[in-house]
This record gives sequence, C-alpha cells and structure tokens, in this order.
Amino acid sequence: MEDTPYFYISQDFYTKYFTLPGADDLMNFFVDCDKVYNLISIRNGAGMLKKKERYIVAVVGATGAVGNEMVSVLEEREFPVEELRLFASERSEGKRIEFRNRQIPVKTLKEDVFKGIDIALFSAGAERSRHFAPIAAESGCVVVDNSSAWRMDPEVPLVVPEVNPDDLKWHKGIIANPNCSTIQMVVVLKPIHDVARIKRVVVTTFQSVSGTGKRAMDELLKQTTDLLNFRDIKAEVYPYQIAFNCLPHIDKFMDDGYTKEEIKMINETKKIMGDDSIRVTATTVRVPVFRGHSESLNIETEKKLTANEVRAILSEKDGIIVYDAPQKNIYPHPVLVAGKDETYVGRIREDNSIENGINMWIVADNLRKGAALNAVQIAEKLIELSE
Ligand code: NAP
Ligand code: 2RA
Repeated sequence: MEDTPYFYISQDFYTKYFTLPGADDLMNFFVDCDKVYNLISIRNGAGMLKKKERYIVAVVGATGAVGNEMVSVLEEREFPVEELRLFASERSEGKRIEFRNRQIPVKTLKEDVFKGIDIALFSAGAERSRHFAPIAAESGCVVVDNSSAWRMDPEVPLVVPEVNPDDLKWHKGIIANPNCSTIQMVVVLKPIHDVARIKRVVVTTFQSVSGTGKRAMDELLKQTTDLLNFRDIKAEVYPYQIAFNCLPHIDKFMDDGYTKEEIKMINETKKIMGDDSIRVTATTVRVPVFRGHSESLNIETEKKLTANEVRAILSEKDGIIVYDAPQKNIYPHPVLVAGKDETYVGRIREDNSIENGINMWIVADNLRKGAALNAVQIAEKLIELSE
C-alpha cells in the first residue's frame, strides 16, 4: 500500500481524452478522474475489514430482485449482523423489508449514508455503483458490488470463493461479484482446468427473466396471463414478447455482433480463472423461465478426460452437485434448482467430434449463486481473512 497518492495517466487515456476536447469527452474525462481519485484514496488506507463479533451491514438496492435475496441469504446463513441498513431509490423510501422478524425501513441512497457501515452489498445497477462504491469504500466500508461497473478494473478483484478466494487479499475497498452466468460456469470449469487444462469453451446460455430484475419477472407473469386470457400484450422490458418465446439477446449488441452479456462471460472467465489463454465463445439467450440460468457447455481440454472422470472430479467439490443419470430422467433443470445454493451438473458426456472434449448441462439459481449468495460468501471469506 503506497503512502503518497499519485496520478498515473496511460497513453490510451491521454490519447482518448486530452487530444479530443469535445463536450462528451470532457465529461467522460471528469468521470474517469473521479474514479482514479477515489481509487487513490482507497489505496491509501481505507478498505480493510476489521475483525469484529458482529458487523453493520448495508444492502444497496434492497428492494430489487437481488437485494431482496441478499437480505434472505444474510438471515438464512446467520451472517453476524449487528445492524442491517437498507437503501434503494427515493421511490422506495418508507417501504419495509423483514429481517429476523423485524421490519427494517428502506432509506434513500445518498452520499452520506455510509458512515459507520462495515460491509455494503451493492445491487442497484452499474451507474449507482460507479458513483457510490468509491464513496462507501472511502468512508471505511468494504463494498461487494454486484453490478458490471468494476468487474474488469485491474484494481478490483473479481471473486468466486470456490475459484479464486486468494484474490480477496489484494482488494482496496471494492470487490466485484461476477455476472451470474459467469459464476456458475467458472465454478464448474475450475476443477476441470486444474486437472486437464482447458483450451476452449463453447457456451450457450438459457437465462431466466429474473436476471433482468423485478420488472422483467412482472412482465413475464403479465404477458403469460394476458395471452392465456386472449388479451393483447405489451413488451416493455424486452424488444419482443418473452412469454412462450426465446430471445438471443441479453444486454446490448456490440459492433462485432456479440452481446455485452457474451463479452462479459468471455472476459470475466479469464480474469477469475487467472488464465488469458482459455478461449471462450458464448451465445446468450433469454428464455421464459422465472428463476435459474441453464448453460450448455462444450469444453476442450489438453489432457483427455472421460465422462466418468469428470463426474468424479466435480462430485467432490463444494458448491457442485452432479445430478446425472439420464436413463432415469435425472438431469438438472431450473424448476429443480430454484432456491438452491449449488450449481447442478448433468448430461456429462464425451464430445465424439474432437479428441479431448466434454459436453455438459449446468443449472444454478441466478439470484442465489449467481448474485446474492456469492456476494454473501465473499463477505464471509473477508471475515475469515480479517484481523
Ligand atoms: P432490480 O430488480 O431492477 O432492482 C434494482 C434495485 O436498484 C432496486 O432496489 C432499485 O430501487 C435500486 N435502484 C435503482 N435506481 C436507484 C437509485 N437511483 N438509487 C438507489 N437505488 C436504486 O435489479 P436486480 O436484478 O436486483 O439487479 C441489480 C444489480 O445486480 C444490477 O447491477 C444487475 O446487473 C446485478 N446482477 C443481477 C443479477 C440477477 O440475476 N438479477 C445477477 C448478477 C448481478 P427501487 O426499487 O427504489 O427502484
Ligand atoms: C442477466 N446476467 O441474466 C444478467 C444479470 N446480471 O441478464
């Protein structure tokens, strides 16, 4: 940890902002300055969790799909909470959420709310995280952020406790929680990589609407009931009807034809696994399921693994359940896995079209392991590491 703050401006940063003084660029420059400034402050002392019996915990975005689940997970896992503080937009001021048989009021998120808070679990969208997470970290609280805002920042660890817990040791006040579809995939890839070195992964996802948040869950319910009652439907959250449909479109389209969700899966996997050489390609699809993301994985390894070897490797890992007896119709599916903590793996079989290939089908609850549970597990690990 450095004692003296410094400003480092890269060549890219210089070319992008100092040579193009248009209004938008100037605005972006100040936004980035704010980020750089805040990271410097964090580097200079804030951010480490002090060991305590119990902690003051905040959930930012408490009224959302993930935030609500965070409150439940904290209670279920008997997280050592001294006091729980809940924040959302001003629209939710005055709402109450139950925690340990008490109704906790939801307050409006503001810059000055973080004083005295030890741990803040953020799930209020990337814009809020970009602005408020550095402020929270600077005021001495450790932030576990669910949004995409900080995931690829080289100063911020991106952590799945079963995969790269040691990365928590170098955090500077903000820890990023990966994208839900990435988390369940890396939980399964890591043990295989350790034994047989993964060369390439081809993944296709089937993602539930709760991945988009509460409004999307409401839209699927409303469209379904409207269609079954012969009423006209409205598509507001997605560009097309989602009830009884599948959309190969998650997050926005990039210039190369991939979606941002696909790019997140590719980049985040390399960062979490700490290995840039793994080649990943992804197709992400939204399906009319309320809860639980499914993924078809094709994995090419350097060393040959049989299907039985893969079953044995995965069976002994925490957080994974091998659920794989297709002759008896035993394979994972979202209805089975909703509300569960583990990543379920089935349909494990060799890919006969290549030398060393394995196919499998994995399903996890995106609101739990894909978001709230992983965030709380990170906070639990931070407590283990604290002094
Ligand atoms: P959501 O259901 O739409 O909830 C959004 C939450 O953010 C609500 O509590 C909302 O409060 C709050 N919020 C919105 N604008 C705000 C503002 N200006 N100030 C303070 N709070 C504000 O979305 P979600 O699915 O829970 O996702 C939340 C975050 O988690 C996103 O960044 C998402 O990418 C990430 N994430 C989601 C999943 C998933 O499976 N859903 C998985 C991984 C990561 P109000 O109720 O007051 O509007
Ligand atoms: C989704 N991965 O399912 C996202 C949630 N952050 O849309």
